[in-house]
Amino acid sequence: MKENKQKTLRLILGDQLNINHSWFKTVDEKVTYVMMEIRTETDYAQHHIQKVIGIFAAMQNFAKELLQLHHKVIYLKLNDKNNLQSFNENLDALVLKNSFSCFEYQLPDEYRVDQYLKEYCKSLTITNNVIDTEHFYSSRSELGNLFEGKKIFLMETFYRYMRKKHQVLISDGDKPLHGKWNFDEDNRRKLPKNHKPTPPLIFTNDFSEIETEIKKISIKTIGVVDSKNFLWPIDRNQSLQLLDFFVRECLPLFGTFQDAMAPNEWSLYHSRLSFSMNIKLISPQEVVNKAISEYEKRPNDIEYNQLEGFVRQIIGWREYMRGIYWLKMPEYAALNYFEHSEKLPQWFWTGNTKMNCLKNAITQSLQFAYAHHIQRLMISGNFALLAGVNPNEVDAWYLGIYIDAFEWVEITNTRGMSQFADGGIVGSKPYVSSATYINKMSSYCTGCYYDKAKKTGDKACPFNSLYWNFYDKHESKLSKNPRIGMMYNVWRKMQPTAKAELLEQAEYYLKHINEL
Ligand code: FAD
Ligand code: DLZ
Ligand code: SF4
Repeated sequence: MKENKQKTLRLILGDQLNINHSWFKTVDEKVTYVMMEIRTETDYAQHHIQKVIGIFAAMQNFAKELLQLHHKVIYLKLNDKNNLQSFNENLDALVLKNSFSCFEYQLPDEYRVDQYLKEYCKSLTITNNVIDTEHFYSSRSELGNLFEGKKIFLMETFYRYMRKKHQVLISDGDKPLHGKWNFDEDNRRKLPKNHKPTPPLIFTNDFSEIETEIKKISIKTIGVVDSKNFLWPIDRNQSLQLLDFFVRECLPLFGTFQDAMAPNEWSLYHSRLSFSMNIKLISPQEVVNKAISEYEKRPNDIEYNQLEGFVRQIIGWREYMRGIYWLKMPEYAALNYFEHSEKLPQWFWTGNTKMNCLKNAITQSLQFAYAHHIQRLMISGNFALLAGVNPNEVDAWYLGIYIDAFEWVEITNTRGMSQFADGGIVGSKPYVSSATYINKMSSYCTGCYYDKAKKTGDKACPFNSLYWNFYDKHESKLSKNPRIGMMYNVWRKMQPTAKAELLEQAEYYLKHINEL
């Protein structure tokens, strides 16, 4: 047993459940860990009920695991009479009561909490320290250092740097395995008509007690839950089971159907590992290594493009988004390139719309606290951007509704990639589309109230006119973008009457947005 000199209090946040952290390697008599379920965290956004239950359940299990390893743990439940419902008040009370002479915490992933704890430490008269979470491949400042002095932050540049640095899918020291860095052109097909995807692995944890506590004190949440059969992994063991399931059943078709969408298929071949990874039950390294070892074991079942596509999401996109976040916060949270100011349509909270694609994407989000990337980007995000919704509203919705939503990865995806509110830091052009793309990648349009082929008139698909309206409205900001110049050539060549009809149709839809 290693002895710490000072009586130390260590804070573990709800998304810092990394049992392999060096903090836990030795048991120290003088160290006490504290975890707290508090109102400041349940209320800073209106979270999905499954997100709150999932985090509390995982926190409670983590505390039990630490106790089993003989660490000292103070766990403040939501309804604990000693719980003062904020980090600083609980910490102050504990320091005073137990005469701690040192306070330590791990680097928070969120700017808000990072600032808060820095400020808190300034107010302390006892020693304090902060330590890395030992979770990510890259440090907070690594992306910023790589792109120092540059105006463009290409994900592909960062991705190649990461692959080389960590020797992932590399041959001869710095060459990409199989001769190319990116195999995306082999991926992204529509789901064939009679193709039945493997049903997702779901868990049946009973957390009805946590639900009762949340309801008792009227925490405002969104969505629904079957808390007797809570389907998300809530500990390391279940997260590893989900990882096993993913590499066995889903990885062979991951890339192929990465962008596909189908009614009533809520996760297809996606891993659903983001929640486990974001609260650090499992590390990105172990996810990447497991996928690579499965590929090596089953070369006849798993093509390289499936593996590369998956590895890129984690070592590339996930780390890239975090790097941009720490480089650009806090200014990033106020960016609004298009000066959009509309409200989100009411049906974003109910799924009650006649647009089949949005009905599916929103209803499943309320039901499962999950939608896969293309649903988030090209259905709900696409619509919000075409409708000119204020990015603050869009951010609040995404931060609340998804079980994996934490600001460092939510805001860069939403405000950046999806809403182009950063003017092109994360993406080189706005992700908008008409019904053509949605119909190409999904079967939502079949059976929709609206007609995907109609641009104007009765039952014309709203995406079609809103799409041209968006380009028309933002011509001064977008027409010089080399990736969209082509669209403006098409728009300029269109007959003036056709253009006027499209704009009129869009205006009508925008006026009646809550009835769509
Ligand atoms: P898979 O498709 O199986 O991908 C594997 C892993 O790659 C994911 O678990 C995730 O860790 C990582 N990944 C993939 N794409 C991205 C990306 N664009 N950015 C960062 N990591 C990525 N992801 C979150 O974790 N939290 C969020 O709050 C979040 N908000 C988003 C909001 C919008 C508008 C968009 C377009 C995307 C958002 N994403 C977010 C990224 C992505 O949609 C999710 O990571 C993914 O859908 C999670 O499901 P999965 O684990 O099944 O992913
Ligand atoms: C999201 C969340 C929620 C809903 N509740 C808590 C909580 O009660 N206690 C806690 O420590 N963490 C919670 N979290 C996660 C924190 O918001 C998270 O630690 C920050 O977002 C920092 O990334
Ligand atoms: Fe969505 Fe339009 Fe297709 Fe309906 S027709 S599903 S609204 S894209």
